[in-house]
Amino acid sequence: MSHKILIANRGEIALRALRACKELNLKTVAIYSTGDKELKHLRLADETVCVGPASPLESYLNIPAILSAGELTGADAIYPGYGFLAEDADFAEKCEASGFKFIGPASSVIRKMGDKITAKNLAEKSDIPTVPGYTGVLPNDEEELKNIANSVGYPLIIKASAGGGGRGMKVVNDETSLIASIHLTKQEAKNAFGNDTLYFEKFIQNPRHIEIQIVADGKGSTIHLGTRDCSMQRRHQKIIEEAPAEGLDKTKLEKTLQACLKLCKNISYSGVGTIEFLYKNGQFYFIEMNTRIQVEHPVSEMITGFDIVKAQLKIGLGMDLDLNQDEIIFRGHAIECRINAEDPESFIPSPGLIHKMHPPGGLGVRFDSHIYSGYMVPPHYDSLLAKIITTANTRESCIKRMLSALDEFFVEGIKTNHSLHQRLLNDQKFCANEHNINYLEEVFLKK
Ligand code: MV4
Repeated sequence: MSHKILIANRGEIALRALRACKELNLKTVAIYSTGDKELKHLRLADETVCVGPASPLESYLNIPAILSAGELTGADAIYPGYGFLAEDADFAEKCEASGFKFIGPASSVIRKMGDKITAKNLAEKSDIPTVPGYTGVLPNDEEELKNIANSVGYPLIIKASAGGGGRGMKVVNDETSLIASIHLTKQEAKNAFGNDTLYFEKFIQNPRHIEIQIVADGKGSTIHLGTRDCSMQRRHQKIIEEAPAEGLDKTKLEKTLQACLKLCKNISYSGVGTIEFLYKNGQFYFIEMNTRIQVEHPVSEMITGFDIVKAQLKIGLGMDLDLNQDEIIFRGHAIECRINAEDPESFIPSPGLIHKMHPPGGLGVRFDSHIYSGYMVPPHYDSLLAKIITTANTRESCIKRMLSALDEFFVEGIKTNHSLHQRLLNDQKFCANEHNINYLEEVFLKK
């Protein structure tokens, strides 16, 4: 029996998914918007369906149009990728209700993890270390609020339970701005998410951002693919990621990995997922769980040889995977540089015609990208053009290999952040692995 997968995404991840489908002999349906007719994966898909105009709301976020495309083509399953509808519990529910398999965890699990207080409580129940704070119902009384804040301690961070990924947060340094900050965050949360539930956490200053990749087959087997360090970021957009995260406390790491597997078992997780942490002074602090494939998944693939997207498809379709932690062998180091169509200094997006481009290659170089000479980068979407991933025995040799790959790579016609990567890979703090989530914005870019 041959399955047909509708790929509900665009760009590099749609191409990545299409390649995995081909390896599994799955038929593919590629959807696209009128602004995306030149996408590379459309030429490789078995069928293509235009789901609407270039505006994301009318195409890649248009649930009825996507479900119609699935019905029209007789697709069995929908692959969401990242962004767009990937963590929309209502979409997952509607896929199932319309008779499509949603390639991801159950909609109820997506919903739970989308609520950050629920997610944090679930993490704690599985012995995952969390940030000290307050997740109870907040009183209206100002004195009571101040008492709760005092018990958490300053500086603290107010977070919206419906937020995540950097949206709906405010740092409070002392009591003088507490009440105003609560009101402001509440209003912002109500406007952005239609849910004004807040919680408090102690604010962790200058931590690293570490995440753990898990894979659960939905039949009781759960494995991890180790850690990634995603600390090099600007405005919650990661720029460089690597695997494994180096220099972590071994004992704490082993405990945290086991607790992550426990969480997956406790919630009967099915699919791939990422558990995100802040890491400071040898301590892990859970912040959230992502129930989707992530942009940076290739670095985990490169150090394990495990195909995460293929696993997602097999799990989602109910195929046997035989996950076994013993068979995951970690080898070497991998780094990913995200090449964006943007000015390397102002970060202003730079869509337009790529009149010429040349991908990097050679031993230990992977190039995940949908771009080609003659491709017109549309202005309507995320500026990610390509991911260059290098793999080598050590972090140091991996950085060298990346510098060499960057030297080979060129794009003509539009601006990219290529030169920012070259500067970062030569940076003393980055090379010494001494950066943190604030380094790029607060130190490097201010030099
Ligand atoms: C924090 C924090 C410091 N202390 N929580 C931002 C995104 C969301 N996932 C959680 N975030 C943060 N939560 C406490 N208690 C700092 C951040 C944060 C951050 C985290 C990961 C990666 C980049 C970040 C950039 C700014 C702030």
